[in-house]
Amino acid sequence: MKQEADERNWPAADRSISIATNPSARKTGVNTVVVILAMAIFTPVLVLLLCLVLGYMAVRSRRTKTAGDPRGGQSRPWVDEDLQDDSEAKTKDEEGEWQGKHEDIPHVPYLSERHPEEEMLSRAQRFYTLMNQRRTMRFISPEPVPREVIDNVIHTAGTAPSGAHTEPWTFVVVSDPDVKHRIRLIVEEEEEINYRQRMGDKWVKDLANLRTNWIKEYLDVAPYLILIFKQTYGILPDNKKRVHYYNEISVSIACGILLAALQNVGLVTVTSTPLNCGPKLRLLLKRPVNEKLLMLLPVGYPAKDATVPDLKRKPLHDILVHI
Ligand code: IYR
Repeated sequence: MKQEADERNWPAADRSISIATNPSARKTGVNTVVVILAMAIFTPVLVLLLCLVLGYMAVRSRRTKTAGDPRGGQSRPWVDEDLQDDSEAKTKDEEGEWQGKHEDIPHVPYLSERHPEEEMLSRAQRFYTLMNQRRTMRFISPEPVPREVIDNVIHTAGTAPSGAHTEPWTFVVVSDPDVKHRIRLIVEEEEEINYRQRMGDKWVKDLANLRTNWIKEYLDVAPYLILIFKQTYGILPDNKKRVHYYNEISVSIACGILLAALQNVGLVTVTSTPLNCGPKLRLLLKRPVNEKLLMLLPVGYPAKDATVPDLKRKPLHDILVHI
């Protein structure tokens, strides 16, 4: 104790004399040197070991993820969670009563028009020429379009085939400028996050040639916005639910027919699938919970100064296989 107290009072140089002369102080000094030496030798070894363990863990976790994912662990940012179609898987366990017995539908003769072969060919070629002129158009004129034309093209879209003839679609046509603007605000807010964060560099680069971004002026400008909802199940007048088999495929076919019908009357659109906007747009348009937004089509005449990227289509022999 005394020595300790003395050491505290001595100047540093004197203390070193004390270590040199005092055996217990010398022992403490030797211990310190041993500890410092051991640390100098083992710290890099420990750091190396730690790096190896962390590296091994990282590789293992990556391998586990990849093994469980047939796409090799790649993320798929374009998959909209809201659209995940679990409706058919869920139907068995889900709450609520499902439709049971069905009415009998009579079968009637099929009436069709048969054309001579030459005319068939000429019709096929003319329809190809018409459809080949279809282009995705982001520059839409504000000029008004007759509402009856829109009603008719939607009538045509509703002729699409559907699983068990459930017709699982709802077409919401918006022409009110205020509602169109609210739709634009929702879409632009989400699309900015999509482009900046969710889509990732590769996707954004893949779109560079199309000169798209999150600013969607056409949502204000186009005279009509057609929002196509898929009904994941049906709700019957007696509140029973009805299974909508293959609802997404059915509604997608209806959208294809709608695109053809629009092209047929000289109107343009852009087939937009606003990622992550579905729930907010559904609420804005007061659609029921069984409906999910599949596509949003701004519709109108092309703007006078409209341009399109000079894209080429694959030749027939690249898309056709005869067996
Ligand atoms: N939905 C975005 C991004 C986009 C994605 C694809 I795939 C396109 O072919 C074009 C755009 C948008 O509308 O800008």
